[in-house]
Amino acid sequence: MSDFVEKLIAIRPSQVQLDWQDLGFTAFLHYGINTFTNREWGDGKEDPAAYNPTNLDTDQWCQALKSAGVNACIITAKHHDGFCLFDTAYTNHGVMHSPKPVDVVASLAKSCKKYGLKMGVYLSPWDRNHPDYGSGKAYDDYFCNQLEELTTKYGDLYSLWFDGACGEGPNGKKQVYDWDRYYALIRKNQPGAAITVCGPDVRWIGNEGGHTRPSEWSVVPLRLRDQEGIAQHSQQADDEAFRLQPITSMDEDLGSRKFLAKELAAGGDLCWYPAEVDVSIRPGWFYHTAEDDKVRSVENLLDIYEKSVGGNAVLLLNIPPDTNGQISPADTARLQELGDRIRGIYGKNLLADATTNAPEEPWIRFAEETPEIDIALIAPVTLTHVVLREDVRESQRVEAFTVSAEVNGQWQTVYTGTTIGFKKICRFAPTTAAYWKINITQSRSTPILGVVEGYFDAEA
Ligand code: FUL
Repeated sequence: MSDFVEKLIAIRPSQVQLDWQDLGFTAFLHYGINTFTNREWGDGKEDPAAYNPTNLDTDQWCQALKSAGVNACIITAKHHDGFCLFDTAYTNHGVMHSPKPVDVVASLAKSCKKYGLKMGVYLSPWDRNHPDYGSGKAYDDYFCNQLEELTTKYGDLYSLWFDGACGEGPNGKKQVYDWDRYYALIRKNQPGAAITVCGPDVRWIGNEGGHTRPSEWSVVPLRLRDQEGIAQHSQQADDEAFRLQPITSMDEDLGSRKFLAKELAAGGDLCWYPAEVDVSIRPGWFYHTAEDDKVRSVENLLDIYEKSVGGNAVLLLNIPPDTNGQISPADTARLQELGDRIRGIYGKNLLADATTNAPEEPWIRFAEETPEIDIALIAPVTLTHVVLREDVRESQRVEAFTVSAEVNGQWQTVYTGTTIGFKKICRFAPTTAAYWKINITQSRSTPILGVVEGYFDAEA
């Protein structure tokens, strides 16, 4: 094995990253003063009296999420308008000073526990209401006080989600965020929480449209992670990052061998930084009645699900509660349909009784770099999906593979792919065969794969 490949496969996830990735399908809940002012970005000048849900019901939120198969959710505890959904001692701009003084984060935490969902929190560093925003330490103190409240009063959080937006505050100034201080506080109070987007644990996929790259790598340049936080605000004089070509979360190639070789040659380093796909079920992040007929279709949502959860990423699907304080009938119905569709496809592994040449379970460790997995069934099955997994505890290795079926005595390639990573869903036209094979055609050292699963979509 070359030193280079050895270096690549030595990059591995932390336990926090593994636990986060295992959630697969998660939900975003954008809810706040914008819900009632019918806006996407509030200016911080809203009267808390505008917040007035007629029938806030966080149990209903959780029921709707569960019906889709969601495992965790993130609530906007504070958006850019500075309006707080929780009982905070540090500002009057929030629900506790509204006509419905209910701590929404506390209510949701209770519901999540009841329904077996994990909860995370979005706290916008950009605050268009707070007078100290833009003043440096005074605002960081405020922000940390709120982080302290959120990370100590609501049980275990699985994610702290930080948006990169950094605009002007009420006094026209911008804040330079003290990310190191925020991260240290979170690690101390919530060591199991992933710090996401503007954070070291989880990478933004690079778009809000639900697109996952065909080749989604979790081993990427270190500066991609660092520049999301501290480094983007610091002067990059003549350091390594400065000499390298600029990269962003939006670039198409973040992890090919060629790209990473260049990165190392130029003096950069690598890290494990897996991707999250944040996308809304509707055009906006917040609820707007006018968008009730613009809810994404089940087929579109299924496609996003299969390409993200089945594309080495985590799906964070936004479902915004409405002015009643509930997930709207349109979204509730769509979530149920989506869940039914997912359960319909993935409910039964049709390769469960197959015999294979694979030596071990649950992880198949190969001696060669480009192995073949032969799968034999007593009788032919019709499949539309094959699901593959890598044991990412030992990094991400597979660079190319094919799925083939023996049809009328002839081997046909039904799917050609690149990366596998945590989970790869391969979708193809219905194919009936008793013999199947997976060929790993290119890998960074020997691959370690999960047991192959096969499914059939009756609606395909
Ligand atoms: C963005 C924000 O500005 C949007 O309002 C939303 O919260 C989205 C998830 O992140 O940057």
